[in-house]
Amino acid sequence: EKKIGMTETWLRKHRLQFIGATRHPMLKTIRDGTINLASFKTWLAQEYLFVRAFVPFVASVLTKARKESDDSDHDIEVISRGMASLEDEILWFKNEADKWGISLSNIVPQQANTNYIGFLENLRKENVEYTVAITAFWAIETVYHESFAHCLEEGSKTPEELKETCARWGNQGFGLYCQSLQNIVNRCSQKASHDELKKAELVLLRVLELEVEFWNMTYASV
Ligand code: HMH
Repeated sequence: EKKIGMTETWLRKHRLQFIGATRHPMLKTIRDGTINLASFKTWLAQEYLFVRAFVPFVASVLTKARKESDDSDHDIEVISRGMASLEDEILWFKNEADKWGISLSNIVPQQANTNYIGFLENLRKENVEYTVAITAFWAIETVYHESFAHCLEEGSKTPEELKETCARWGNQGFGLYCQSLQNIVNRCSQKASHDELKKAELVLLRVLELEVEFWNMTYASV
């Protein structure tokens, strides 16, 4: 019999918050095809700033893995894959921005984005344990995977020009990568102190809030 992991326990306990982040009304407008393109453009521009701040965060997780993981070869492999795909993502954003006629050079971060980026900066600090940082990383990637996979499910009316965006995070390969991150969190959790686990759970909850606020920000930009 397989023991359930800490991540599953957390997701059961915080089911409503998870649904709130992955089934936001903004995502519903993508799914039903009523999305306002001004919202989409705001999202794209703010995402570009977010992802650029996400790269040094992921690099810090990599450093923590090297120092603290009990299976660092494996973890470094998984996290590096994430780093590589972020590099690709930044190029993709530039292309996509061109396509939609958005200039990426003068974007001002909105408050929700500033808050999220500040949260990532705090997690980069040396006193933040690997378990806590990798939990945030897993949560951030998983919320996007779940959100966008849902937009591609049968019966969705996602506009053709947004399908590629949804597929970036909603594809099965990205899902497997999220699963690898989840396995790392579960493994780390087994050895973590009570205090660390508490911090990791709070970080997960904060990610879910920040994701909702990020969607609220784009939704309100109409
Ligand atoms: C706001 N959350 C946000 N942006 C992203 N690119 C991801 C999660 C996943 O990488």
